[in-house]
Amino acid sequence: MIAVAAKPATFSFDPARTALVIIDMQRDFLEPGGFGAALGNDVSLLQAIVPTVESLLVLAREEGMLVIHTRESHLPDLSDCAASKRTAGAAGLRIGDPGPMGRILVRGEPGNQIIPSLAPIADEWVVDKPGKGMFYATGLGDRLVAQGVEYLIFAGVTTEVCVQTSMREANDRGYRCLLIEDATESYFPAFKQATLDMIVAQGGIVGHTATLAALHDALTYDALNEGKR
Ligand code: TIU
Repeated sequence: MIAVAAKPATFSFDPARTALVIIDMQRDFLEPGGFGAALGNDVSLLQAIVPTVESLLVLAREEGMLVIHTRESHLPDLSDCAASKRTAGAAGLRIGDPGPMGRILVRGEPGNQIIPSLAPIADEWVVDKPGKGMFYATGLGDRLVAQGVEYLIFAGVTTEVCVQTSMREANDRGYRCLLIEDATESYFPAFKQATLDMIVAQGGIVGHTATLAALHDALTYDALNEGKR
């Protein structure tokens, strides 16, 4: 087991039974002209975490961990988009409307792709999700059970929306969850901080949080030899 210095207490996990989940690092949320910008947000805030998420992805690949990438996306006919979601936002800037990167939040469009520096590679899972949570209407739950996964390490955007919803869904399903604090971001810094705080409150009511450095140190420390692996 690997022991990470985390909040509210040490997070212990077995990398062989762990998946890294990178939530929605898509052009639609990180670049001008996508869904995030259509909602009136400053997307540059989210771009700041890209190098950290890249390092986390490299670390997980080096450890041979399962990597899961999610994309918030809808079918071109929007049959999987709830009316409450379809009609939100300003007319002309809603899900399915044409934008500079193609139809907003529609599967297969340029804006819906994961940013190039975090692109999935062979054997990594790509999960298209019509909701905020990664379990809702995706079939991911059955796949994780079949794979024997017990621990989930989370990164991605946005902290209080799709990341937190996915983490809460996972918590209800019995997964032990760790959110990497500097590998997640929100359009609203106060919401990010509040989310980190509420996850670890009450003895870790939703899960644990830690920095990438703490995860890296834990994975590279050899307890037997009291040094780096
Ligand atoms: N608007 C916002 O903060 N987030 C989303 O709509 N989706 C995700 O968080 N991926």
